[in-house]
Amino acid sequence: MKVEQVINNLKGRFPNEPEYHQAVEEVLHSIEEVYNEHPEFEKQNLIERICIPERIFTFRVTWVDDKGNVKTNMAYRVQHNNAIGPYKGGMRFHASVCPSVLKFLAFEQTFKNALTTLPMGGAKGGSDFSPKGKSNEEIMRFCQAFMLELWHHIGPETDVPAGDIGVGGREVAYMYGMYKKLARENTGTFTGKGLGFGGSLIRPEATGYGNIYFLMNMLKYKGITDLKGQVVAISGSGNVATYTAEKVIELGGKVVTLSDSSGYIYDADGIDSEKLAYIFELKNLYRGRIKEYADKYGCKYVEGGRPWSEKCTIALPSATQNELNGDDAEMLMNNGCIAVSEGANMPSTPEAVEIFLKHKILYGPGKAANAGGVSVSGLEMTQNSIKLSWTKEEVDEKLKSIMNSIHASCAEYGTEKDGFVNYVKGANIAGFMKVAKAMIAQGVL
Ligand code: NDP
Ligand code: 2IT
Repeated sequence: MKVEQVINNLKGRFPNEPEYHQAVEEVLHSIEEVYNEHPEFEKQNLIERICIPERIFTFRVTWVDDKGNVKTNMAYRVQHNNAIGPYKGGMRFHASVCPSVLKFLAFEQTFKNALTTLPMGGAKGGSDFSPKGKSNEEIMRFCQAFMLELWHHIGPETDVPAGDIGVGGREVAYMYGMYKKLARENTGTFTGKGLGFGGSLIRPEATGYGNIYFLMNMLKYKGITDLKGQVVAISGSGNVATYTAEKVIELGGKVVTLSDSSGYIYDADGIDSEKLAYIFELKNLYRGRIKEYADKYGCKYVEGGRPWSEKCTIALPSATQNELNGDDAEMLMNNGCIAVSEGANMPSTPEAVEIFLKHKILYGPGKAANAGGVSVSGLEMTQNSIKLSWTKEEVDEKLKSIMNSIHASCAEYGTEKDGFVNYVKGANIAGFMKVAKAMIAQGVL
């Protein structure tokens, strides 16, 4: 396999899909050497089979807004790979959703899920529907119309969706409700459900908490065992960002930034638990903007900016893809940042990643660092199958042990001669090898 050849071929066959090309290119560079040590992979053209999604559903969703206008949106479900288990991955509702974005996410999800130790394949779905400014009733009608089309193609042993950007507990509940009505079964074909109808404790917290458990594993390598004295910059203020902040504060770290698509706040005194409680209220109850935090507490707000120019020792990008570029990475390095751990999927551009690796900082790529969310989704599936609920402590313990094991896999495949752990390489090779071996064992499909 020659990476350039494979990439050029994919670009030719699937033009205008830059996010998809970017995600594939990163993985292929990491695995090239190992792949070429396995002639059986090349013989079965495994590389194309692992890069190209097995199936993509594309459909129109028609719904009626509060004023009686009939609206249409495009929607998709990318079933990327089911070699190691049922398709599994979130749904994203955001104006930027398109095949390229969902193909990159489904591709990443496949390797992330392989790292979790649980039997889950990779998928992603969503719509260019933007929940911003929509009423609760509009959200419900949209979710129901979306499910009316998709329900045929998902199921507890087939494909299990969950949340992502713009899809939280409310949206999952509306989609799951409609799914149940149509499929006439109650086996939990969604994760991130409400606690009263099959949801798991710790699922809302899992991505953020998991990222910090992964970060603590990385820091241990440097002899750092808590977050006291660490200054932490977080981007985003949604599900992942807020629970990340909660865990950082619990472990004694100082959170100085949060953001949304309009701008970021910088609180030099640190966001404490009381101020964070206000953010949960602001975001979950009123779906407000992060600027309102600055208005309330009188701290700095930068319209349209991103937090990476602020001085911090740890950066946790937790909003969206390509939100941290080469210039941002340089600023972080100049300001003494020692660790970057990704809550979001592919938040750092290839230029930024190159800078982190050149400086040999602790850099946890999304598919390892943010795997806690889908891991607890896997645990939710298990609880649904055995029709039992585990306690908060039990789920949290299992989450910790999964994050430890993901870290160990990264270290196993990513440790270089001088002892530096290249987590990008480690995560990509560990995830890839698991999926590749399962595909080879199951024959040419
Ligand atoms: P939410 O919808 O809860 O929050 C998203 C946050 O990111 C909001 O603050 C939003 O601001 C901001 N944001 C979204 N798009 C952009 C953009 N284009 N530019 C700037 N800011 C943006 O989503 P999640 O917290 O669930 O997801 C955040 C990231 O984490 C995503 O990359 C997702 O794929 C990833 N992830 C999520 C998991 C989960 O379990 N939820 C699991 C693993 C990864 P605004 O409100 O202004 O749009
Ligand atoms: O990117 C992700 O891992 C998620 N959005 C969570 C997927 C899931 O199935 O819980």
